[in-house]
Amino acid sequence: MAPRPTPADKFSFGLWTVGWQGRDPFGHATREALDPVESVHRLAELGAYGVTFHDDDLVPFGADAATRDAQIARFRKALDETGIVVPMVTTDLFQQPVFKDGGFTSNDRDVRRYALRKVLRNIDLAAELGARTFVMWGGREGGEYDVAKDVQAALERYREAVDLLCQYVIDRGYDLRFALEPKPNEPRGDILLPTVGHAIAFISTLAHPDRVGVNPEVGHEQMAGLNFVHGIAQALWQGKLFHIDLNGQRGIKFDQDLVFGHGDLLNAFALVDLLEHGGPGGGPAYDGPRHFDYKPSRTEDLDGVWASAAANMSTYLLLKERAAAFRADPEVAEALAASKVSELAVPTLGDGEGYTELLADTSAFEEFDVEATAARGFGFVRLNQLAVEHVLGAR
Ligand SMILES: [Mn+2]
Repeated sequence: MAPRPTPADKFSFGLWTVGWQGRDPFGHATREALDPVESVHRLAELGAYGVTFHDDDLVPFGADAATRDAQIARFRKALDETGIVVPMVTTDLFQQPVFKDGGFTSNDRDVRRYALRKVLRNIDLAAELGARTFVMWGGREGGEYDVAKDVQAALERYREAVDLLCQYVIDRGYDLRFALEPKPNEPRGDILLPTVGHAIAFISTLAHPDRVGVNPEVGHEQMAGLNFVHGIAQALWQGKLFHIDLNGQRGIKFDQDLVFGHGDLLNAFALVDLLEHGGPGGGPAYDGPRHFDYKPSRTEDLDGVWASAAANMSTYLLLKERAAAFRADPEVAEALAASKVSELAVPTLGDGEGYTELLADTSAFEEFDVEATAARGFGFVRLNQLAVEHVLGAR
């Protein structure tokens, strides 16, 4: 039996996820549009605690002020009725034709100024709704032709934009942090800040680096053939995991946005184990929203949409149970010790030791038994098989 989610699990969904109508580059929509108000109610019934949205998911692009105010008021009423919160808001600088060459990094300066104005307005709304994280996915920030984009200038403009937005949030006194969402490609041939590592390196150049972290998405890293768990571990290690997008992806291909766990299940298990038990004291390493950024497959009808939304949460909770069982298993503890997993936490140098002491330590080199050590196996396969058996419910 799959466990039932509750708001304490902190599951959140983008309005654009369940609201996706199945339109893709090769086919028309297969489902009707969902009213955001209905999505809030349905997600609350399923046990979610939060909803997120791009500005244009909630209020149609170009709507007049009266329409905008009315739509926000309806949405707020649904939040009040259900207790659903808005932990994160994000910006849409990719759908409208004006952003075809990007928002913050368009070659056209007027587009860049317009993009900043659009985002500043969206930040006011995010703060008004109590969001703590503002995600920026630069899906159109990039290009197809190397000669058509000065990448160094584009990064300079990207930095200029993020610095301005940080200054605005600081001056307004908003309790809001930014999270950059990396993706290697799609819709652009190549997107700027393509991986978690690129984004973290970029953040170190900002005027307010403490205000900016990352929002990694499972499928986005896996599209580049990268190990998502490694990316998340580095983001945690650098204090940069401000938000997370959970979904599923099967290898290096287009962005599938499958249900969480419906791609690389073992990597999803290791991810949940890391998020839930990877902290310094063996507790949660991440306490933010468990946010699903998936798309209900185009083959599904509306019943299938809600079933897939529930599937994300039950898969997460099942993996959380399996990870707890894995951690509690004495045989796993023994295998972890045999594999010296915790020995990696021991500093390579002793207390107060420097290279002088290391050079004087004959046991480290002159007397070190290279052959005997090289001959010893680490037992990683046995350890991984124990994980597989726990995932499969055989233990
Ligand atoms: Mn995606």
